[in-house]
Amino acid sequence: LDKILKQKALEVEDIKRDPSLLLTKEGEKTEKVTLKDSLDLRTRLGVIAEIKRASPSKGIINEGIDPVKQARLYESNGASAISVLTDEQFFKGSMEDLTNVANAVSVPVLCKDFIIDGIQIERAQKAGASIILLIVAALEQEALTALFNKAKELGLEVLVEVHDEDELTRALNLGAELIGVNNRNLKTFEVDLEISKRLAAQMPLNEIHFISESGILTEKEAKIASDSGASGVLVGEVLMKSDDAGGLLHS
Ligand code: IGP
Repeated sequence: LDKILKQKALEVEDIKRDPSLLLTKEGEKTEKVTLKDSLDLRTRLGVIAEIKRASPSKGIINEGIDPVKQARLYESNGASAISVLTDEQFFKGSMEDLTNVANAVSVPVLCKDFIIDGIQIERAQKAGASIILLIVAALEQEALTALFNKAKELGLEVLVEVHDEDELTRALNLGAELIGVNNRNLKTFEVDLEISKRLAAQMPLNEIHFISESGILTEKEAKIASDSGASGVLVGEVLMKSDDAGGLLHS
């Protein structure tokens, strides 16, 4: 995580120096339902299905994928939202992937990146995202609050990601309505679904939606998440690798 955050700081400096980097291609402004509404109305466990070409923990996952085709497959098989990894260096994604996906689907699209500066939020919105991720572990409370408020002012939804009790307290103090528990420790890459279960027990589940993130591979893990009180799961790797992502989404 520290290495990625150092790289992000350089990226932000680059954008500030050359504002044309803010955007390569503009997203069309299509009205999308909110993730919150779709989770409120859901009849089964929600799925945020992810476009993830590679990752620091797994290396190349599916680098050559057509993100638009994959996102349409996710949408037509009931995904509540599509997450697009936009980090280039470590995840081989791009803002262009996000724009292409956002223009092709009507479900909300999450910009999955390591956001440390407001300019990245503007860029995400211009590209067509309607949800951004804020990782509590990456931010001091003051910066977290400022970024959260900025996203809200721009009309974006915010998925606030936590990994332990301390971070959960910080997310709740912020007034987060969508809380993601990352089952993967971003420092050691270790995955443990118990973390979702443990933290869910400390959440006001009637007031917020909780999403269990990472390491959901089969129905078994999805059931553990659902039994812990999750409204949804965030699934990447297994969908990117499967020849039958549609079937997996239905199961
Ligand atoms: C998806 P998985 O294990 O299904 O591929 O995980 C998603 O949870 C993961 O990509 C993720 C992530 C993040 C990546 C969750 N939080 C923060 C980068 C940054």
